[in-house]
Amino acid sequence: MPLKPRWDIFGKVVDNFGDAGVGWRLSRQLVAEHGQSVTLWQDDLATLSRIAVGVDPAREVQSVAGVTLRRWSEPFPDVAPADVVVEAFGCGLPASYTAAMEGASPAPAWFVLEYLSAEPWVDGAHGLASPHPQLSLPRRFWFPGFSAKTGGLIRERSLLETRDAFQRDEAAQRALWSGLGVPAPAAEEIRVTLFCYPNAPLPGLLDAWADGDERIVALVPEGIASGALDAWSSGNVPHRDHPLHRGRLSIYSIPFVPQDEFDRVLWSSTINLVRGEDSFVRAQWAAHPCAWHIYPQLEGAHWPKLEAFLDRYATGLEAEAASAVRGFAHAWNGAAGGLPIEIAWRQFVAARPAIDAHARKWAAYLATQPDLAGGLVKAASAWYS
Ligand code: TRH
Repeated sequence: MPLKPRWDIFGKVVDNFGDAGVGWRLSRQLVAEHGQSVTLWQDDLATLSRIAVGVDPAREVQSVAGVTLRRWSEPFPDVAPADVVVEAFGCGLPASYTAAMEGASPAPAWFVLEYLSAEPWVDGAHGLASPHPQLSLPRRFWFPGFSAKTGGLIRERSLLETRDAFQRDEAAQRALWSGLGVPAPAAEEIRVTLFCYPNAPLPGLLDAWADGDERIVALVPEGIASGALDAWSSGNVPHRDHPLHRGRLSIYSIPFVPQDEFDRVLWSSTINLVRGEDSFVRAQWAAHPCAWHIYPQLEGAHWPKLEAFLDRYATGLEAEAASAVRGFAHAWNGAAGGLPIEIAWRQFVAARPAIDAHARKWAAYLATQPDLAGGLVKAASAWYS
């Protein structure tokens, strides 16, 4: 293994932002903290440019944050394979590239980075061989996860210290809000980041917020839940500098911001309603109450994933708060037989002090688990020894 190994990370955007977001976050960390030489091959630079500073969607090759970023298009250029190859989320690799891998000696360390799941079977599947159906090249699974037997979660080296410093720094938080066109939080207000899929039961939740006892400020990234907001507000959708006020609720539209700034939004909100994979993990690092709007899959494959996460998360949480967390997650995801969202919300808010304390412990627990980039670096080096 060379002193400064070369990595090729491949990613395709299936939809939304997570596919690009995870590859970008991992690439940056491998460069910044592990001194690796990383090329990220990404097919959709326009999507990436919405959450990454300095990415020009028009350029074929560029260097951003020390990462060589290349548009992945066909025909694929003739490049020598890297020492370590990461195939994110089953995106496959270009045929010419795998042919070059077959000719390389030794063959590159090849990892398939899988989707995140808290299900127990992941403990046994992480690190196993993942034989390619046609190629004889060795390949291994890398499963992100929540236990020591998995590949862990992406966690930058000083993430928790940086978070804590920011959460103590009122001036920095005021600057964050003012940059987003949102007033600084008032005393007793509940500030909610709302990043969900279009199928969320928003009308009921927005009604509950507008008619409830607490003052709620909801921050909605531009374009998110726009159909539901449009219907609920009778066409009076909030947009930049034009919040929507109804009853105890104010809704602010905020721009999409780069990943590091999005972290700061999560760190500074009271409650984070997040989705997908990466924002869900970042909300857990934020150490505030959060709820996961899970990506709905065919044949309900997402339900066991949601339950597996809730089982892990609720461990050590007192019964009433655990039931509030579970009840809100079910209602928010539209589970059959779930509580009406307004009731689930009230229970969630009532249990907030306990959930708040637990969220901090949960983040601290996760920080004792493997960090994904560091684990990959070790596994790549072991592959060659
Ligand atoms: O956008 P997502 O729903 O993405 C994914 C993909 O849809 C994927 O195909 C699917 O399988 C997966 O979900 C489950 O949610 P996610 O994963 O949270 O990705 C959002 C990314 O966008 C994440 O990296 C955080 C980032 N982001 C910002 O950096 N700034 C912002 O302002 C916002 C709103 C998000």
